[in-house]
Amino acid sequence: MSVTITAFERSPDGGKGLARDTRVRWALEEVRQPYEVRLVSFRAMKEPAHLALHPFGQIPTYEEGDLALFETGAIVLHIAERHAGLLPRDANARARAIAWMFAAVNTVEPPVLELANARLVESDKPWNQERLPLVAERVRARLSPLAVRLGDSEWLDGAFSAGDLMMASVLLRLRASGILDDYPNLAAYLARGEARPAYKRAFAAQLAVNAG
Ligand SMILES: N[C@@H](CCC(=O)N[C@@H](CS)C(=O)NCC(=O)O)C(=O)O
Repeated sequence: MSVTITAFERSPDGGKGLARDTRVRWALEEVRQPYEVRLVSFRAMKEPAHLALHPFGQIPTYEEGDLALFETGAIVLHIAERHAGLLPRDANARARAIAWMFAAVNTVEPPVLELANARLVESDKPWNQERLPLVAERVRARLSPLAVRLGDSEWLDGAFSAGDLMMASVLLRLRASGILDDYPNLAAYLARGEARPAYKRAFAAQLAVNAG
């Protein structure tokens, strides 16, 4: 059954992998599933047709037959459950990989987003210089234990999984801040993710939209 996702018509980052359709594209590329992309403008995202797919008027969405999904965690989990390659067969290992997906979006992503907002959206506020170190500290409070847990391992729990895909996607948003330089094993982990052929295809496809 054919898959259609939505993505920004014009991504604020110019298609450099920061918009969240990247992680959905990446998952589809990992499991070798073809997909179509419907590009939406910021205005169209808030109109009834898109709101019927995504109650918060955001991207990405995922349509497959009569299934419509929003939330990248749910979309990537759906893809990983339907196709081999992103979740281990062993039931316990599978449950742990799913736990890492939740850890990525629920524990690590919130302070990462806060930092991105503090750096980009709130930079002109008079209180920004005071707030930035506090927000950066909250990011470090997540990165330090993550770095300890990863240690010298290639991936978070055995073979590459949807948990790694989601975690690397979240860490990507930190690169511009320079904070990852203090966590060499996490920087190397992210680089391993980006070196995967499936990630490269996803990145190139997103960039092509914005270059066009
Ligand atoms: N938790 C959601 C977040 C989705 C999200 O924030 N999407 C951004 C693009 S990366 C968006 O559509 N921003 C525009 C807006 O919120 O109006 C997910 O993981 O799918």
